[in-house]
Amino acid sequence: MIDPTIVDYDGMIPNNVGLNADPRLRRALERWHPGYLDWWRDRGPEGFQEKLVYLRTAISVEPEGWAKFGFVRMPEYRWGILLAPAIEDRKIGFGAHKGEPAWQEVPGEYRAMLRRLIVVQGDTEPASVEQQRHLGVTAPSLYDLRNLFQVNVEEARHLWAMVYLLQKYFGRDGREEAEELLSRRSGDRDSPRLLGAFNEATPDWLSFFMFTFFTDRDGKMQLHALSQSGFDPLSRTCRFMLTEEAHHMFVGQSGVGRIIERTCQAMRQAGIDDPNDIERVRALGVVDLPTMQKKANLHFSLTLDLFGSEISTNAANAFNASLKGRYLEDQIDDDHLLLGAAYPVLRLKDGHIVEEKVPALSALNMRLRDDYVADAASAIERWWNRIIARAGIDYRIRLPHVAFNRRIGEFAAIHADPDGNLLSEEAWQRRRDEFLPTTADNLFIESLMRPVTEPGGFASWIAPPRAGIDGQPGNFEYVKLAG
Ligand code: BYC
Ligand code: FE
Ligand code: FE
Repeated sequence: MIDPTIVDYDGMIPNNVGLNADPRLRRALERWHPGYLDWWRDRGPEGFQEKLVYLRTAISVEPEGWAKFGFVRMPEYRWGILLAPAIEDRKIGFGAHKGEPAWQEVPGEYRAMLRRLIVVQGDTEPASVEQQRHLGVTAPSLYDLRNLFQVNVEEARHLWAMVYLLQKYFGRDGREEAEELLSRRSGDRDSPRLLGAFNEATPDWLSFFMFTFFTDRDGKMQLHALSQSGFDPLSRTCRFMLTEEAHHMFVGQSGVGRIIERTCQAMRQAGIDDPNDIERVRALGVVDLPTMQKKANLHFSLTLDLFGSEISTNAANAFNASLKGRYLEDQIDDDHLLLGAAYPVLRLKDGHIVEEKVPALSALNMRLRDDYVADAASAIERWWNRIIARAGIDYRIRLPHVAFNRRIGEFAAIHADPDGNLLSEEAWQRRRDEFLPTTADNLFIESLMRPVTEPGGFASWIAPPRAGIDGQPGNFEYVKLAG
């Protein structure tokens, strides 16, 4: 019996899955490892590979003390395979297999569906590292530089988590999928990453923080849904990944929050009351609030596409098969089968957006998306709008309508403004620049992206954090750039 509370930290691959007792799996992972390191050096963070970075490494799966902090060179980071402790006698909580013991092996009839879910999840992890590859050279502080790298190494560990499942449970085709996870490239014409948003650029730090706020939050929701899975190894993997995900949420919400804080402060000092007085605000060397709204519009709408279509047989099948549940499935009070249930979904009917009740099983993507929107909206109020309100500035960041700027699902066919009013093609072309970042907006943001590398220093456009990482003081040297 493998004791999951004991992490084997001596071998090449730290793990609590008994790798030493499974030579076939260990060899498979060790064969995959060099290609992984090549990928990391080639497509991971540009520069800084030989620098010492103050990173946390997962060393336990206990809620307390699961991570240790220390200086490491990123290629030497200990990417481990860590599963949350098994729940004794865990039963499947939803779908056709509700009430049966959770599966410890792949259920043969669902093999292809399960592999697909794991591959899609796995593909997003290295994709985000690739997207963030160029950000290090323009970091606004050593604190932020370190947070970027922390997110990068943890997303790479999430890749390991999915590769472990593929190699351990899917034999030869699992190994092939594991190779392909290293060969697709974000934004590549011939071999792109699987999902749309993971082929977009992350050109600047505002984009990075918006991405971690909006897109990592999709990660949180999807991991929650998969942590309900009847396939126990997937459930346990995702449960542990969620502990790391919390930090990614924090980086995004606090990062944008600090930019907002700095802008509000500069506006107050200069006596500017009107947030829409963009030129005067920009002249202060800070990002105006309307541009932040546009960036939020972009990242939110790109992320909504990641939930798939409004009506989805894939989603219904995955739920019926007890492979992918709803957000907090185990806390929902219903039959967890949804056979006769209905769910309201926004759809396009005769050129209008209308709410329609559809079979709940076919609307599971929307159920998860609605939970996502609620989660994002409340975080915006708590983290961003509170800062603006406290500064006494009359402005609110808000989420655009779900029909705005979509490429997947019902609304891909139409144009809508952020309030959800339908626009003609001509009106969209004319007004697009009011809603989404323009070339001029992006050039302005780019002009602010000058690195600040002295310990304790911060770029003009972002406020310092309230507290250091791991209780470190404000002038802590999170990344040792010299030597
Ligand atoms: N782009 O039935 P439909 C994260 C495809 S983020 C391209 O509507 P389904 C992270 C779809 O594959 C979380 N293609 O959708 C964040 C299907 O193709 P096939 C990642 C798309 O399957 C930040 C067809 O359209 N994890 O962890 O119900 C940093 C019909 O689709 C897109 C997961 O997503 C798109 N946006 O739902 C790092 C969880 N959307 O099969 C990491 C696993 C749909 O007909 N994945 N298509 O060829 C899933 O649960 C599902 O695959 C999706 C799609 C929810 C993504
Ligand atoms: Fe991840
Ligand atoms: Fe993440």
